[in-house]
This record gives sequence, C-alpha cells and structure tokens, in this order.
Amino acid sequence: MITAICPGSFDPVTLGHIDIVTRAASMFDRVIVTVMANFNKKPAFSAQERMDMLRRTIHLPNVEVDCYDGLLADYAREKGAKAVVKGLRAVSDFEYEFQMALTNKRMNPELETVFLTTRSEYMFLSSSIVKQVATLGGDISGFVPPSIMEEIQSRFYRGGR
Ligand code: COD
Repeated sequence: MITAICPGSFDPVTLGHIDIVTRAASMFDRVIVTVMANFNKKPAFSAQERMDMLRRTIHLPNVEVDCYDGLLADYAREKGAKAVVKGLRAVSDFEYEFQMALTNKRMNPELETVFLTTRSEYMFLSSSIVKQVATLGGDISGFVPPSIMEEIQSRFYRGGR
C-alpha cells in the first residue's frame, strides 16, 4: 500500500487543487490531503475551515483530509508516506517547489516528491486569485467547487463598486 501526501495551504481549495488530488488518487493507493502552514502566507480561513471545505468537495474512497502544524518531512514519516505530490503551474512555481523538494529529501531521504503539471485551464488559478476576485464581487464559479462558493463569497465580498 503506497501512501502519498498532497500538502498545501488550501486557503481556499480551488479546482486546480482538486484536479491534482484526483490525479494523485488514481496513481497511489492512499492519498492524504494535508492542510499545512506556509510561513510566507497569512491564511484567511482557519485550518478547521480549510479542512471542512476540502471534505465537502473531495469524495474519493482512497483520499482523506488532515492537518498538521509541523514539518512535512516528519509528517510523512509519521504516516508512512513514500511520496509528496505537488502541482506545477509555471516556471515561477518551479524554483520554490524545487527548493522545498530538496529540503524535504534532506530531512527525510525516503520521501520522493512527484510533480504533476497543471491542466492548461487551471494554469492561472490560485487561492489568492480566488480571494481577490471574490473580494471585488467577481464570478468565482469557474474557480472553486460549487459547494464552497457561497462560503467564500460571503467571507470576502464587501459590496460596493
Ligand atoms: N494547478 C495545479 N497545481 C496547483 C494549482 C493549480 N491551479 N494551484 C495550486 N497548485 C498546487 C501548488 O503548486 C502546490 O503544490 C499545491 O497545489 C498546494 O498549493 P497551495 O498554494 O494551497 O499551498 P502552498 O504552496 O502554500 O503549500 C506550501 C506548503 C504548506 C506545502 C509548505 O509551505 C510546507 O510544506 N509547509 C510545512 C512546513 C514545512 O515542512 N516546510 C518545508 C521545509 S522548510
């Protein structure tokens, strides 16, 4: 049984994330989608809210949702995971992701990082774009799953033009 982890901020989860998780679920026996802290970002949603949104949107038998506050390398060891699955959108993602992959490998030599290229229709998509568009009252229906759209809109939209 090979376990993989899809880690991220998921603040909030987007259709781009879901695509990566779905593809990971078809490659590995068990996938854990883990809400983690990115030290460069201040989350808009709590870890519990982000997990709830993930649980409302991902319904695959071999996927579970969790959260963890420490190092990914330690978490992977704890869970017996062999792989971390990351999505790559553009060259700009690569440098950061490459550094993370090498750091994680140094701290947990058993752990492999697998990169999946984004689907072209989600290349532009990020949680920050969703928050920006929602704040300004734009349509986010093509960006996030329908089941969490209202929660995001009501959190960010302040009205007015
Ligand atoms: N298409 C494809 N992939 C996408 C898309 C998209 N449209 N949007 C996002 N993704 C991918 C990202 O590239 C990433 O792989 C994943 O989905 C999650 O994205 P985000 O933005 O939600 O999450 P990040 O990048 O902020 O997550 C960073 C982590 C939290 C994973 C990282 O900071 C981490 O591992 N933190 C734990 C502490 C640790 O161990 N740090 C490393 C050693 S210092």
